[in-house]
Amino acid sequence: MPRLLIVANRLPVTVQATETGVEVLRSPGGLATGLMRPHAQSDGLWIGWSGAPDDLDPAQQARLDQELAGMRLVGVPMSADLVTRFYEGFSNGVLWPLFHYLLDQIPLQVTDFDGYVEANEAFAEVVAAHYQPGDLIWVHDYQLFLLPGMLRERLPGARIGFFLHIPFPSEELFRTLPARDRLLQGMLGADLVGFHTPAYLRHFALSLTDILGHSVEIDRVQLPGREVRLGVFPMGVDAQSFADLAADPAVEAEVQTIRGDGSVRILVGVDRLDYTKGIPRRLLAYERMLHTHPELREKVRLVQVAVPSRTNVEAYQDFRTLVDGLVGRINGAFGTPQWVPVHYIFRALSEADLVALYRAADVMLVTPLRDGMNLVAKEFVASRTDGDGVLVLSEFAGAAWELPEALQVNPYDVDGSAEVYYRALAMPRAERRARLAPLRTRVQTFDVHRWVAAFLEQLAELSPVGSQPGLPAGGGAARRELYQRLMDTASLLLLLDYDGTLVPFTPTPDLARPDREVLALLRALAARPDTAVHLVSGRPQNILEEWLGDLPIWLHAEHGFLSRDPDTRVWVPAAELGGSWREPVLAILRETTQRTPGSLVEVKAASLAWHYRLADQETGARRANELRLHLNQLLSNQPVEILAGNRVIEIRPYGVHKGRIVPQLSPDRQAATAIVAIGDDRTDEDLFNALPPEAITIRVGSGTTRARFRLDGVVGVRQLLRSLLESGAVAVPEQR
Ligand code: ADQ
Repeated sequence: MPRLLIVANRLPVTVQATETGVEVLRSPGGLATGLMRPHAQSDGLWIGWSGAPDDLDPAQQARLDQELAGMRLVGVPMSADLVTRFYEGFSNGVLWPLFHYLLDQIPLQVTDFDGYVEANEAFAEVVAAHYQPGDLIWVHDYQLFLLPGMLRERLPGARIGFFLHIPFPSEELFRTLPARDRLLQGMLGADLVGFHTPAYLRHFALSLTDILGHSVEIDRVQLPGREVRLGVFPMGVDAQSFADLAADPAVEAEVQTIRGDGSVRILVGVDRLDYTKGIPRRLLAYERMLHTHPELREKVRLVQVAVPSRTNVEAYQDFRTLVDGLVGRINGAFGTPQWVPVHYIFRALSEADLVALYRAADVMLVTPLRDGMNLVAKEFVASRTDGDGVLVLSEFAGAAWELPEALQVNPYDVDGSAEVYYRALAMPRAERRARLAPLRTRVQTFDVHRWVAAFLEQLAELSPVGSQPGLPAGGGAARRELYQRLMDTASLLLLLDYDGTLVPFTPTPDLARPDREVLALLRALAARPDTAVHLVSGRPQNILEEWLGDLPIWLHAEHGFLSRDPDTRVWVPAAELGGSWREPVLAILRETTQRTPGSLVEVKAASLAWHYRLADQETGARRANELRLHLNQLLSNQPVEILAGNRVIEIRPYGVHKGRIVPQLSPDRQAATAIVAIGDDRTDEDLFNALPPEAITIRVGSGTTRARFRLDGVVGVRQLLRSLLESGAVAVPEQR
């Protein structure tokens, strides 16, 4: 297994300065538990902020570093001021509320982004200093959105994964962030970006489309020369260890103490004291239930445990006051000398005490306003080895889509929640058991170890940029042979794709005009003795003519349907144009365009295309489906094919593909001529397929290919082409 570098804001320890040095204690948590095994087994490192005070003296600092090193932890140094700006300011003051849809918690003016950049840079420095080729880097959470991008710059070939533990909000909301572009670009430095739920992935994908103009397929984004995978990995808990604790006799005894004689039913809430967790509305709903069902008074009790959290952030201080006030109000209004309606515990409990509470609960209330996943819900389920207990779960927790058998509530609906709590208390035993059983199976099966394994397996399978696993043997020999061929052959036939090969992709196709450098390069190649340059593109004739028409090179438009030779400069179609199908199809496409704002029809010589890149995503996808069904029926007897591309439906005559230019390539060329074909997408594979086996085929970027070699991106392509102009300096690409 490759070595794993875990990078998270915090190291899984707490550090305290003592008179003699420092004390470093492990702080357990779901993430630390899950990652412990791969951390140990891969000989890996965990990189993060230790939380140590920044005024340690040199001896204490040395002692801290030594202790951390012994646990294979690496501290990222941060001053108190940086922590304030990065952690309290931007991460928890802006990103946290925004990503949880709580805009009212955001300051009027965002000022701490520079601290966020600085801290991410500090992480990047430390990670890069410890990185060894072959390592897997796994970056965690919203504090480090920029880090994957910063690492990609420093370590272009590294395999980097990123997992977001909180929701990714709807793109409408995400767009409000001034730093939105940079945050997205930072995440795209990773090879694999993971989320808890499909909805978060969808929101992210839509943000990439709307904000950066990237085209996103279901689970991947193509960038120039690189592919980023997107995945859904719902995090689980260490179910076995919760079950083991539940079986502990000391825990059993504690459960009996909490339950007493069983005459008072118990509702339980366990949360960090955070305004996302829905505690005030939960209290209000409980209060409401006591109003509307007075028979429950003295018969129920709510035990609310809230662990102090982010106490330096102002919003959390105000929030604490609010919760204290509500608890006081309910106890004041309903309490009797024998009965306290809300039992409020404001501190962290040990895992054993938590499990005892989970076991003692008749009803577990997990009612966040928004939560990435919520592990408390799963911990409760894992602890209920007795098969009993009711889980009330907010529909806005990520866990809700995995745990549909729970009683779901809308936490904003206080009156409705009160009735759901009541229903939970009244639920017959048979229903309680029937609902819990499938929850238990799921929580046990998809535990935290499975989560870690799923993410790391996918990350490890991805090929590092610029190479591919499973290289055929003799890679070095083949490279040398290629080098020799390019050095020895005076005569060259170059077949070059345009978009993504010679120029990078742009948000809209009309922005991808050739720059001066590429024009000069093509001109120089055309002037090279015994060299023919063919540009083979899917673009229409008029664009190629406008952008590249002055160059003395062959142009092939519409995947080779129309070609222009450099001497006559006349465009010649490869087959007869037109066809009776065009008129009715064009009418249908125009009508669909009218009904779909943001879509457009492209009329090419051979084919027709309907583009919906700028249309609203859902409407576009629905119309595209309707259109395909309709056209399939209409064109079933016609010599055309319907292709669904990246936000485009194209209708074209059979047999129009880049490979069809091959038979026309200078039939009298000498056998010694080296054919070099370079391209980056599926349409270029048609060309590679049609070429003789000795041709030098080069795929740009990742993805499966039948090409023999691979280059990273446009920069690499240009470098190779330049080197063909300088004899003796061929920059040979990697063998694939
Ligand atoms: P959190 O917001 O911290 O995590 P959660 O998933 O509920 O939320 O995890 C809280 C953890 O703290 C649980 O393991 C729980 O046992 C523990 N805990 C809570 N109250 C406690 C108390 N009083 N004493 C001791 N322990 C207590 C973020 C996201 C979540 C996401 C996780 C994991 O906000 O949505 O589920 O990361 O990805």
